[in-house]
Amino acid sequence: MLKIVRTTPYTDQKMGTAGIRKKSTVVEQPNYIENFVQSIFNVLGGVEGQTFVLGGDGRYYNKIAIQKILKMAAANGMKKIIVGQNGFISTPTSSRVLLDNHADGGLVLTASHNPGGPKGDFGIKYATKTGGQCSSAVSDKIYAETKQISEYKTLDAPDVDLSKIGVQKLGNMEIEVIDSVTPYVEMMRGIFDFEAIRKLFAGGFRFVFDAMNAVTGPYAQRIFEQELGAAKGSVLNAVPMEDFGGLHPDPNLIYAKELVDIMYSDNAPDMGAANDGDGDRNMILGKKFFVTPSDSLAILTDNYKYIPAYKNGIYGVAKSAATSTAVGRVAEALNIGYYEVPTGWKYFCNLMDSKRITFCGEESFGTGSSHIREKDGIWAILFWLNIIAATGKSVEEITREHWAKYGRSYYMRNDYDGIDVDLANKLMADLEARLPSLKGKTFGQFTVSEARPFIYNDPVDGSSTQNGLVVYFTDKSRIVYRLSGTGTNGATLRVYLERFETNDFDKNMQKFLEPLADVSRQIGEIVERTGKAKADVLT
Ligand code: VG1
Ligand code: CO
Repeated sequence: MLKIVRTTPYTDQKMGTAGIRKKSTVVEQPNYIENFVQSIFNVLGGVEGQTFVLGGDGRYYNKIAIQKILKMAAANGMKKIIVGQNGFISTPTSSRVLLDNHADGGLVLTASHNPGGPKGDFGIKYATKTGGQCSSAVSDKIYAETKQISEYKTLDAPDVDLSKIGVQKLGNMEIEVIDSVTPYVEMMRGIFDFEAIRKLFAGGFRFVFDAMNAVTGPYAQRIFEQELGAAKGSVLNAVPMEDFGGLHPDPNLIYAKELVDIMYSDNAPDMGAANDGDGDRNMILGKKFFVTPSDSLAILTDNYKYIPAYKNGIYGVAKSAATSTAVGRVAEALNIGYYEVPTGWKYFCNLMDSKRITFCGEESFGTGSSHIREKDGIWAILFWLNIIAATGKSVEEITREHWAKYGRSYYMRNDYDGIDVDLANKLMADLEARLPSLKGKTFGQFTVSEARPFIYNDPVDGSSTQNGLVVYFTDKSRIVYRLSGTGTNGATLRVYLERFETNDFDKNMQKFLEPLADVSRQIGEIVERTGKAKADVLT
């Protein structure tokens, strides 16, 4: 039975870098999810007759939110919803299923790499029919709607059983429960040389993948173990859990500790990898060897010809401004287009749709290509495996050859967490005002050549976005400052540090970047303003 429910608006439903991301306790408030979802439907002018894709990374509240959304969709006259079995779908798969089915939109229930559970975080990413997350113009409209919404539509109906694959009805709406792993596997098979990777594993190549108890476990077992023949048990933490078993599903050297310990042990496998909560991020490790995401993007781009789907050539490549400049050198050598965009995957989408780029990536462990409109964790890992299979070289050899050819960008991100929001905004505003005065100034061994806000003018839709502040130095070093758009605890100041080196590739990363980190604190007045002598998290 159709029900119209009166509601009062929340004022905090503005989307950040990737959808809304909140504490679980926030989304559990009455009508919180309902207000947000109805606001999306309203901004679309209603969803009557439309088809959506729905699913999440399995975290706490996934099940509850899915039932709410199914009932609301039916009540709003949606024609069909395609849902992952048991409500699971990875972000990359959602994008693929959306495109394959010419769906009108998609909702992925995830807070990505943030912890899950009653005390963790929850979130929603909203994708349009392009397969990518909506533009800022659209999210602004949705935000405005959330501030004035007064009612939503739902159905008085029992919960839907999402465990069985197949088609069922809820009111007049069709619900198709799919095995979301299969379309993803088929897509990967169409891109990479599975036969070559199978031979690699058959030849004894040892591999370990950490799913961190999040959504990619079933995908990884099927692809790496069943399809490609990696040893049984190569996939760790493969069963998705509501609280990720207490893990923080952020694939980096700090949070993927179990994997890092294995890869830095004396009996380390040949390659290690991990994904984040919703499967769009990746970390790549060799034996006692870490590949920075910025280098990974550069290396994949330089080796595109080993991959069947790209061997006939690629369009350009793009990176977020905060990402190191390593891929820029590759783009120049390959003579392909090169773009720098704000942080957030949505900025790559116009470039892919208009065939300006094939590959793109961010320093935050995200790489991807135009096969979908989201970053793709398993794709990046298969890309590495395919290069290794084709060249017979190790992760470390491939990376070292890259540095020898192009030089090395030593690169790290420093995060200052849990800062008061007003204080953080003022720090950034004051720094922006000081930027012009920095030019020509010397800080220790570093002299500023240029300092300016990062402004991106989208070549496709003409929109202009400012995101972060960049300080360039005469020795090709760079510092980028920006505030996180995905945090749920005060503000996070992210400071990205980069130094370029053409000879010595064995410097200690942190030690080499420390003088620049000091300069970043000085220029940003970070210590005085935040009371923090050092960053909280280094990645
Ligand atoms: C962070 C990363 C950014 C990434 C975003 C979403 O955003 O820095 O590169 O696109 O998370 O990632 P921010 O604003 O906190 O720096 V995820 O894996 O949602 O899907
Ligand atoms: Co993610």
